[in-house]
Amino acid sequence: MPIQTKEELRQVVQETVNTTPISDIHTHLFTEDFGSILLWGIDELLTYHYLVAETFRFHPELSYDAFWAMSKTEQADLIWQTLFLDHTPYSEACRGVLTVLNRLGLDVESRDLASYREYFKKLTTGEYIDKVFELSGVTNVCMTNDPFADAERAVWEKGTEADPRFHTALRIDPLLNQWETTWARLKEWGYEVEQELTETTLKSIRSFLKDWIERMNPLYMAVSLPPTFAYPEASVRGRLIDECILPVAREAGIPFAMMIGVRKKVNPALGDAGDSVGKSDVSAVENICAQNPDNKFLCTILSRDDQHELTVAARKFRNLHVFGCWWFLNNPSIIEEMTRMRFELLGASVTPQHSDCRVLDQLLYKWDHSRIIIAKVLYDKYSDVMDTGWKITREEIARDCADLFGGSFWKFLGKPDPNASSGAEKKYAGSR
Ligand code: RAT
Ligand code: ZN
Repeated sequence: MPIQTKEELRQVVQETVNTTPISDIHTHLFTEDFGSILLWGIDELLTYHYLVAETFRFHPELSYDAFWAMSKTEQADLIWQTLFLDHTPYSEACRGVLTVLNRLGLDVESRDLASYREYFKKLTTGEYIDKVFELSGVTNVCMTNDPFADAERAVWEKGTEADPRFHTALRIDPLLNQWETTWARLKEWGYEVEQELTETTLKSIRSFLKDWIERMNPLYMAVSLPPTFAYPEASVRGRLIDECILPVAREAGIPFAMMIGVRKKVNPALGDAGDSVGKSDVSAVENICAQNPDNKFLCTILSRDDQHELTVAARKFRNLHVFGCWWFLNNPSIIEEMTRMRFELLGASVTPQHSDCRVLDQLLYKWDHSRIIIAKVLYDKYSDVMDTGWKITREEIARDCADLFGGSFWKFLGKPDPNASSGAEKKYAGSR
């Protein structure tokens, strides 16, 4: 039975968006097996690097060294005092903390940091993972797995038990962005490489990638790239992409995910918060897609200025799948304009959002906040269609939402959607 009125449409869209299970295709979360590499709890939420950057703006007197010398609890205390008590916490990252507390049923009005800390002390990691997945409506996430991160590599080498809620992604930034130092690490790990890209070196790099693909079974291989990323390019990176990444990705049947536009360490004293953004050249994305039609590419781009061009590029190349409102774009005003434009140009053949969570609890706010916007934009689009006399059914809305919250991504990968097998919508606790 088609939807009859705009009021009914609004309700159905809202309900469907709120109950469609989510595959979150890019996060920095980990399974319980990774121990302290998986961040969760109030002090991790408060010391999220987005909030660290905001705090320094209000403390011209505070030296970076003094801040980094503080314990995590002291840093969290300072951030709470500065951003939540001395000012009103309406920045998106601050609001996120409040949404999390609220969704956990904690008393936001009390502003009682000590009681929030008490709440988390009583939980175990395993219990809390279950709780957050249940409350957030996210059923599975993709991790960011970096073999160059020592602590993480140690877990992989020891052997880790898979958790079906967590998929892997092989992240290779040091390989493509710092070959001048990375080659020595590969050598140390037993690969026959030298700095010069000889045939033997290239073959060994391919072996390195294949070994990690075998170990991790990743959904994709990913890299973050500077705004100057060009393709094709007669550079070390250009050769590594052409002679190692693309053939290995093709053989493994996985996409190469390009996250373009990061200017690393613009202010190194800020640590993770010290990276910035720059305008990129989207023709590099078009070229790589055009010249490698047998490869698949995922892409997200950091500058707001590049969004329209990237969306148009996706219309030209079906081996390109655009995803997410990345990092500095993950703010309601920008999510809304990007989502509108993408729906208008790409329909449901896009993954409008990923969470980029670094702290487990953030699944609760990043998705709540994005769902509100996606529902709003979807309502407008369906409403325009209804104005022509076209009728829409609940089932069609459910189908579209399933695509937007992961289905399109899984189809692009050519892999079964874990949420499709469960059949009907999954209801989950909590209210919005
Ligand atoms: O959004 C972030 O937290 C950034 O620091 C990065 O991790 C970024 O998302 C990335 O994956 O490089
Ligand atoms: Zn990320």
